[in-house]
Amino acid sequence: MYPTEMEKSIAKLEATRERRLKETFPRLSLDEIESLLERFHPDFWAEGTRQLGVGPNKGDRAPKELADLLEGKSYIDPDQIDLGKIDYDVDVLIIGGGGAGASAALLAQENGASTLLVTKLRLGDANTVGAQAGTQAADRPDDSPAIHYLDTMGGGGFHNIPELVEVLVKDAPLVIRWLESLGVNWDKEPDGSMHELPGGGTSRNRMHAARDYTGLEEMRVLRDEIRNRELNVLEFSPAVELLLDSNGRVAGAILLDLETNELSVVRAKAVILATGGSGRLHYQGFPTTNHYGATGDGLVLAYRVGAKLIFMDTMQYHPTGVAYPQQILGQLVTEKVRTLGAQLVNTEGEQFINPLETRDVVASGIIRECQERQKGVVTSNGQCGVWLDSPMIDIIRGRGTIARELPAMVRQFTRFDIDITRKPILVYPTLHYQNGGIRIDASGATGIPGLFAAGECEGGVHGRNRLIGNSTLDIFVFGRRAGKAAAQWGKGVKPGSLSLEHIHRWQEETARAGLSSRPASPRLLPDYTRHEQTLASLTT
Ligand code: MEZ
Repeated sequence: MYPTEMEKSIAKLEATRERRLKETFPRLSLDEIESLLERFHPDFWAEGTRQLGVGPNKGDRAPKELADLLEGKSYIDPDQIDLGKIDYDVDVLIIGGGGAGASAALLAQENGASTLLVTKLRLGDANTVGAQAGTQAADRPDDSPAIHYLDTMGGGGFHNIPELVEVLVKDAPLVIRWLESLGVNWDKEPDGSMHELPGGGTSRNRMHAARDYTGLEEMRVLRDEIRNRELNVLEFSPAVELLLDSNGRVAGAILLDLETNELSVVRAKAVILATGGSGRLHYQGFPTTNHYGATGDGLVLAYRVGAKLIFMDTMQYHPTGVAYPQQILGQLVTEKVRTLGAQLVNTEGEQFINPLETRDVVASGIIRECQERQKGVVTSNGQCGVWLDSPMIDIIRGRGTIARELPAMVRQFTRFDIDITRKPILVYPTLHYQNGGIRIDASGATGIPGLFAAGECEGGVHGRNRLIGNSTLDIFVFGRRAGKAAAQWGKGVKPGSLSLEHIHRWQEETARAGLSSRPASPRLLPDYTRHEQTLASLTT
């Protein structure tokens, strides 16, 4: 239920609906887009980022919150750890229990490796399960991987690494079939063909969905498959440091048991980082759609062993985060609402941006509406937002469409007595995705021998702005590729003796740069937890 003041604003929106149903807001020109982004996209707010003082990206800019962690000190005292006592010994260690980590574990096992998947929370506690609208793959007669490639490059501002985009779009149809073979129930048309919708920046209908809980469905089958194959999984066991061997190869990790606070040593011939994103660092004070454990741990672990990061100064602010009610501030209102026809409307009842521009553009348009034009709707908590006119969907596509296509959205708002089939949704941009990450090649290799990365913790695939449905695609494409490549790499490796020498080198480098007082990292859990004391006790 909306308070009276907001209902008055809704009345204005309803008064313009009939006219708006006949209106398509024009697309912006490239010059208009550039100027909008420069003035209103949070990536361009200079105070949000700073230069890194140490490490492989010294001199590059990163969000301040992340920069502190990248420059941070290890929890581990290298002189106090007995590396002669090995607790787990495997071919491939996978760090991360979302879609990328699970895919990597399955492919590593299929390629003959013994595996251990370790995850900070539970298997499946990951951004994967929050992905709603779908997964892109060009598998229709009017589409092709080449068109998907052009859409993806355009969405990323042509900054994307071409070889990564090429494998992303070429592997996509196979990934859809693979997931179906594992049990994903894709939405289908009555004739059995895929039910596919478009999204912002996509020129074709290629979003494969399970209603508006696609990622949850995808993770369901992966989790089942891991269990069915009896792969080894350790939950509540984040990695706090990587291990190298005497040949300079990555050769395992040190894990922290979150229940007992004990450390353990894993020796592995190859390590795959699949730790996901970093929305829980709340860059520039934004709320986030991200799951509780999204604190950028893989970036920190990789950086300390010398892996190069790419595009760390660019984040995705999903245009439609919940702005009301306050209890679910920042949670995702899926892009599928706009895909199905809902317009974005200001407090005057006017459209101000085409709802299917790319996310960076739509988010900037909403911020401009609130900040500069003062045409946003301000709640009693002082939160500004604009209306997403969801009831239009049933008017355009027939009554029952919202209930059928967006059951999770309907349920999310019914909890607060808001019926989105009859009332619009108040939205404002929310921190959603880390566009950049660890630099990889097409096999997921990072350039550090023995270290691979997959999913949101890697970067380069999406340039400076990811398109809808390309993240759930990325996790499967690069998870599978990294799993296979790591297993193959492991076959040729004879591990040398384990070493934590890189921590000594890191300590020297940070001391020389005057950065020894940086906090210990990786962060592991958001700083609104009581976990602080546990972490502090590890370094004292
Ligand atoms: O790709 C995504 O981020 C996605 C599918 C989100 C959404 O709006 O549903």
